[in-house]
Amino acid sequence: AIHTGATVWLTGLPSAGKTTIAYALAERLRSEGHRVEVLDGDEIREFLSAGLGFSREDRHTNVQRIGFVAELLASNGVKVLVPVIAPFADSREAVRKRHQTEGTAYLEVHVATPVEVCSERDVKGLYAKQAAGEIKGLTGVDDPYEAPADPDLRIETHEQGVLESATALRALLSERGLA
Ligand code: GGZ
Repeated sequence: AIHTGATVWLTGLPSAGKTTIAYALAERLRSEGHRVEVLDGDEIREFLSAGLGFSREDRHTNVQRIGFVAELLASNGVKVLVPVIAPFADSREAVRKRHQTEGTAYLEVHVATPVEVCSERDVKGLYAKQAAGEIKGLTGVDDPYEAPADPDLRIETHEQGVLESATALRALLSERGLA
């Protein structure tokens, strides 16, 4: 339904393709008349999470803040797409629980690009910086990434293109009666 809100969290490694897929889906949903918001990790970190770093605690706080805002929007009929790493299973579970408590739809999507492919793409040059010793604590390299055990959808971006991935996500929303 056009006014059914939902949060779709796209979790995965840096350069996995989370943001690209989210914006492709956003465009498609908007063209169909849905209200859509994308809560992008690096944008959020400039405003809502300004001052937070990449320790386990800060990442958890970041994810809880984003989850809180996502739920507010989703409970008001917005399709909220969240391309944010969210490396820790317990942080993601807390966000899921909050949605459950409020009776708001929540879907977890694992953008499951292998780290070798991500570091090859290296959109922001983070893997190169880590390799050069300029940064430490890069998710999937020298910082943990706890892959979802049972996501609503797993997207293998090394096997399909952005549009195919967005189409798979669009189909999932239909299946669940959300769009
Ligand atoms: C992971 C990092 C790191 C480290 C900076 N580890 O693609 P980007 O580069 O510009 O946006 C990414 C953003 C990740 O923030 P999230 O809010 O998605 O992460 S989390 O859920 O863990 O809070 C990435 C950049 O920050 N970045 N250093 N060490 N990503």
